Amino acid sequence: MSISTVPATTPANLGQLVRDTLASTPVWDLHTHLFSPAFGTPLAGSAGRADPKGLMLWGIDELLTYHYLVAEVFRVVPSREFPYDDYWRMSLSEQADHIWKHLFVERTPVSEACRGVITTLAKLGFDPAEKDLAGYREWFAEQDPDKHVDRVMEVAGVSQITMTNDVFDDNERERWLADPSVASDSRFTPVLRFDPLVCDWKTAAANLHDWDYSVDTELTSNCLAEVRRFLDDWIERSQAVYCAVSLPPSFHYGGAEEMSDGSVVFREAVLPVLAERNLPMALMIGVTRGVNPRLRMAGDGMEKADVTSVARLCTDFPANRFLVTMLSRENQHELCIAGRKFDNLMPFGCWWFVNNPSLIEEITRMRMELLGTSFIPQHSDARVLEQIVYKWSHSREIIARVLTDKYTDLIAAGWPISEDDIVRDAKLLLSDNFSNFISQTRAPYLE
Ligand code: RAT
Ligand code: ZN
Repeated sequence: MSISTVPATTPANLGQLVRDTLASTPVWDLHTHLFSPAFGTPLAGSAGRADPKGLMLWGIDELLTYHYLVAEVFRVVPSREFPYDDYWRMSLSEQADHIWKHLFVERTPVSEACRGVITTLAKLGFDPAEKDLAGYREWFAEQDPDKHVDRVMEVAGVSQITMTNDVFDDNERERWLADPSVASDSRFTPVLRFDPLVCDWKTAAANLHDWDYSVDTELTSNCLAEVRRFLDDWIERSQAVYCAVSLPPSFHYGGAEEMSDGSVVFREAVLPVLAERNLPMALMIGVTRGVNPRLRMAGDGMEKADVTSVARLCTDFPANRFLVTMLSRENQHELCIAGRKFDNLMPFGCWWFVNNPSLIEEITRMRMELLGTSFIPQHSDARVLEQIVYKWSHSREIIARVLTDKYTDLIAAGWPISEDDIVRDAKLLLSDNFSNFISQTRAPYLE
């Protein structure tokens, strides 16, 4: 037996090689709030078809009014000086001017969400030191939204954007009903989202009733059958590749705490439909909605949640597969350990309040040490198209750093790392772990 001790690559060029490989590996972004042009856009660009309630958000004013930045501007110009209502009464471009002035011109934009705008502008070819927004606005107004999607995806190195298709959002639902081919854009993958079914059953029941499902608030077997029919109809209509809910920190499955109607619906309608259709369920756990409602979308908070419930779900529903991300830093270790126990659990992404460089690095390092390359390190959660540029550029840098350190340790231990290894690992982390997880066949023993 010949034992090679000569690594295919040396630590001297390893870092650069890993960075370059990650940069050139296309990403399947598995959770965003982005939409294709067919869903309408409030910014017409050169296409000349503005739809004020359109769902595809793009351009400098949307970038600057991202809810992460709304929260930050109220720290600098507090509501006792500038009341919330005054902010919400302003037009989108006035809000953008306000945020630009206070967070970028009069302060140094060091926060992650601020730096994101700078990275994005620079990578799109602007000189971000330009402090006058007029030039940016002019440029975006000249873009054709459809071609702009291609350009932004290319700059971001993203090959596939997964949407969040919220069936309880009237604006969006009506677009699907009017034209089911609304989602035929192959760059965008649909995902069915239905938080109220699990988190607010009374509202969900009233809605389903209005939409001609024979449902009332009492969870009879007929009612649950109708919820299953509703899910079947919408999975069929949307061709979703998975279904998703975000859940509060109080979400429990199993044990004495868990008696809510929502959890009955989850257990007896949602999970059986998904098992039958062999579709994964994404659980995004830990958000407390409306901690400060005056901040609107920027006003959600978070708390630690219960990972034991995730483990119990994985045990009790072996025919279901779960994509899980958690909002609290404190839950990350426990989630990794659950990932080691259950092969129907896929930890994914650094979600929202943990999507900051220091925490992405800590979480990715820990996941790699505990799960090897068998996890999905990141998703963008982008709400504005161009955000995929910075979210992926920042995350790729960090994932590359962690991988390089792990390879360096392996090389030091005598294990050679080849360029092919790096290419394979980059593909697993940035797209294949997700595409393999959603396309897993059903285990024969579960039939
Ligand atoms: O990150 C965000 O933009 C949040 O507002 C939420 O959308 C969260 O990601 C969710 O999907 O509930
Ligand atoms: Zn999201």
